[in-house]
Amino acid sequence: MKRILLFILPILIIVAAAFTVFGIIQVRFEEEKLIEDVQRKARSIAEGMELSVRHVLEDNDLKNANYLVEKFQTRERLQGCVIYNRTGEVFAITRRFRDWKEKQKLYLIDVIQTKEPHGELEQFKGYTVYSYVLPVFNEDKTLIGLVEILHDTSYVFPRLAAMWRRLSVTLAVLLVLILGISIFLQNQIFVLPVQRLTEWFKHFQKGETDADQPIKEKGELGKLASEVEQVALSLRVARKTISDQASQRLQKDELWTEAKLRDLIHAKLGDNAFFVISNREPYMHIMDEATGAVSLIRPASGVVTAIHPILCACGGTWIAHGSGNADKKFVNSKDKLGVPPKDNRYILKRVWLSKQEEDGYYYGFSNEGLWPLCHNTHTRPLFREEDWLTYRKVNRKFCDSLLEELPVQRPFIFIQDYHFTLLAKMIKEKRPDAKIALFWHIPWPTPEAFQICPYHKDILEGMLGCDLIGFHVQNHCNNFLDTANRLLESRVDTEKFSVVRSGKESFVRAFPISINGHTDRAAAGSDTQQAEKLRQEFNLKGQIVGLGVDRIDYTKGIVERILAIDRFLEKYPQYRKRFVFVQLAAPSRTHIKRYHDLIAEIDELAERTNWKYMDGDWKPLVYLERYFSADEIAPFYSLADICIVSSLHDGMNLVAKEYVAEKRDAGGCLILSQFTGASKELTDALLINPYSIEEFADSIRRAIEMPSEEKMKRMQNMRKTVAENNVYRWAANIITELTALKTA
Ligand code: ADQ
Repeated sequence: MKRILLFILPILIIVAAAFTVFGIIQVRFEEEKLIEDVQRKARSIAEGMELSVRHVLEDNDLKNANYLVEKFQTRERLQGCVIYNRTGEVFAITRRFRDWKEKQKLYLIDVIQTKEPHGELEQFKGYTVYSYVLPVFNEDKTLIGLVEILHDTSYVFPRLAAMWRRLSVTLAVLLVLILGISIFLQNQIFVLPVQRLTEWFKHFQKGETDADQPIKEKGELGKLASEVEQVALSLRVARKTISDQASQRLQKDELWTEAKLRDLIHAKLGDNAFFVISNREPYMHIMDEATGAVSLIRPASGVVTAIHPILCACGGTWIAHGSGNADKKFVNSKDKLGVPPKDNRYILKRVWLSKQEEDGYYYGFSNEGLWPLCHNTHTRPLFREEDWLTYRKVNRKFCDSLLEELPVQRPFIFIQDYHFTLLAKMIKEKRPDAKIALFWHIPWPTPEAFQICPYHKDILEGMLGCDLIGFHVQNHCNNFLDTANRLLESRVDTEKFSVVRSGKESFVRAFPISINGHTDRAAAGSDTQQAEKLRQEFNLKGQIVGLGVDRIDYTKGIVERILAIDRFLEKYPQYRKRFVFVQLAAPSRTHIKRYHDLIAEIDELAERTNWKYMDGDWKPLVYLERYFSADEIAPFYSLADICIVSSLHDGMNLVAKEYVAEKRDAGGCLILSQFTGASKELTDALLINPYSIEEFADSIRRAIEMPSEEKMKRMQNMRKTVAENNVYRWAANIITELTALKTA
């Protein structure tokens, strides 16, 4: 509309200007005509009176003179009449016009001298009259007096004003007509066809349009539309072919790869679109406030590590919170962008949250409430009503953002984690045909622990909107079924592993998450060289190197790890100056006090431990507190003789699997907390209880002193497990299960 107005505005201005000039000319012309008319009338009246005035002046007959001047006052539009003697003094004057005497009338002298009549518009006491003065002569042609006719002009100006009014109304009607016709024509010729084309595109995007609904546009737009139709046709054919070929390739039984997962998805989902929703986005645009330089980073998040390769394999749309400070600069008008940056494999749609929303939903309810609730780390969960309300609001916001994208054909929606417990129910209310899976990346607690949450019923109800709910390990599934059974009116089917509530069945399954197995990392060859560089950089020559890679989180047991290293060096002093532990630590959730305090606690502990043992240029801890890219982390894995994962409680822990996958020579040893999901699969790791500092310290010694054949055997077994159960298999299992479900 704005654009249409911009286009029409110059036309309106030109028409208005032309009309105004025309109006001025018209009014002037009319004014002249009216004044001429008055003149003519005044003159004819004066001439008509000339003879009578001559008689009364010759006879000095005041009585008849008064009769004469009063006789005219009843005449239409005549204001008055004055008879003067030869010197210009008033002889008789219309009574109503008595005050006229006071007016200074220089024109009388003119008429007496020139003996010529005189007519002019005259102002008097706020009104305008037309005065016509006629000299009166006797028979000898001697001037004996004057007669002045004062003619009313008051009707002239209202008439002109009325004319202006008429012209203005005509102009306004004209402008409205031009505007209306222009908008109508614009709509018919341009806007409506483009809207129809856009609608067609939208329907095509959502899979609602098929070959039986061709675009019917004509003209230039029609040509464009026809080109679009050809592209759409090719796409339709290509999709079908890919889907058929994929089904054939899937028959072969090999390790799960990106290509195989892609085949499975094409075969199982066909034309049905695939959507992922998570809080954390896979790519963040971060601007350095000081330099203004923008960098693209992959957040240190297990969820991102796991889901990214899947979407790379199968395409689709990933909806996530746009949390980078430069994120808004890199999206299109629909808040979307193609990623990875140079090889767009899928669409990332960013959802914007206000600071208040992020505080309440992410930092508050999700990470100060649900996160400690689900982890046994003795950190008290905090539940605030306003956080809960914001959490609900943000779930609704993500729901709306997703609904905008959903195609008509049954879509598949894959929700990630505890940030979106209410989402499935919200989606099902609008789109009961959608198939929804939720993967819970963290542990699920016992019913006793879960019911601490004041909103546990709403959360369970929200989650049971899903068709499939996945956890890392069977124990978490069992806890969930127990929770639904005890805290909600529902029926738990222990044979089918499902929960039925209000006639809707949700299946619960264990899907141990994994990594891509590093089978296709381009940088793999250079990792060993990079590792050597790191040895130089951190003074690690000849040292036994231990490694920890974590987000800084109290669940990861970083404090316990440093305490165990301290105890190890205390108990086994022969390893002083021979063992260095490198800790890569990415700060996270730093706005939460518990995390802020933890960063300070770890800093202080690392500092104290180094101070206690440092000797010459040797110190036991290299603490690198920052985010590292995957390519930066890989050489550290290569370098490390031991990797320590000491989580106090962890859904899975991908670092353990990344380390194993990176050890191509099958060297190295993994020390793994028994409280991680990974410990259920990586049974060849040295399993520890991180709370038992003594046992932990002994395990470090055991890892160092383990015979290399045993180390190699254990690592080979673990590598086989990770290679066979990689993230593609994880995704394939979930998609196979989801597409096979017979749900209402
Ligand atoms: P996290 O607890 O975030 O997520 P975790 O499994 O520990 O996940 O993986 C962390 C990821 O971040 C790894 O890929 C690691 O390489 C990376 N990372 C760690 N430190 C980093 C650093 N300093 N810089 C850059 N990257 C770093 C949740 C659950 C886990 C579960 C995952 C996946 O808490 O239990 O395994 O999801 O489901």
